Amino acid sequence: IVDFTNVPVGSHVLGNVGPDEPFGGGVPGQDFPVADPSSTGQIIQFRVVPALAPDPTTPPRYLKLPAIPALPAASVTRPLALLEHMSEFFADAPAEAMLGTVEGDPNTGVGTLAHKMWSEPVTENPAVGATEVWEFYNATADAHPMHIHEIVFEVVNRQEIFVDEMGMSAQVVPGSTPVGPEPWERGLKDTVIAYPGQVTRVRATFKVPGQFVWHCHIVEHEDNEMMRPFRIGPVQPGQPPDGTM
Ligand SMILES: [Cu+2]
Repeated sequence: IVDFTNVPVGSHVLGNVGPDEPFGGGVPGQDFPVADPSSTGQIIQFRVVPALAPDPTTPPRYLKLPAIPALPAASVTRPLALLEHMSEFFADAPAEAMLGTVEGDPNTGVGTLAHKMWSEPVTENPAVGATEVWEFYNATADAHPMHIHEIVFEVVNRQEIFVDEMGMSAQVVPGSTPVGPEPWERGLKDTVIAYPGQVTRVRATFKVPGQFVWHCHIVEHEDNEMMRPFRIGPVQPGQPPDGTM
């Protein structure tokens, strides 16, 4: 809901204050230079015109929204890996962003990160009706907007992690404090930014049986191996069996 009440009549430009390079978190203009305001810094122009009729909508600050019921406690915590495959030919050049699994629990020790290709069998298979915490361990240098199909989730928290130099293992920094969701992340979400050097935790109830996907929402990443199938419940008739998607 966008409130245009006090916006002057005229043309306005929705700007992009992200960087002209992969986003890794931080404050625009402070941690990185903002996008070029004459080109990449412009997203869309919109025009505010004089009101043609009385506006009956309720300004956002007066809205009384129903409370969001809390999700049940999770029965499964699923550590997942966000990975970068480096080029074999060029120094310091990422060739591919990938998703994968984690062996071991990085909350209590070192977890080993293993990439999985799109075509490999499903590794995330919540039971129908199960509530799970999914942990995105970001071992890459960039932030990734992680999207899970079919469900909505709560952002639980984020926490600092150690990643080894090769990006093959991760561990939650012992003694570090989890940081709760940002003010704009308090509702139910379907996408969350997983920052580099952190684990980002979300909680969801998986109600509808079927086969879906989870992926980074940067198109160059999702189309370059940063997408994986997952399944809720057993294989359904007509679904691609494991390993043939
Ligand atoms: Cu990404």
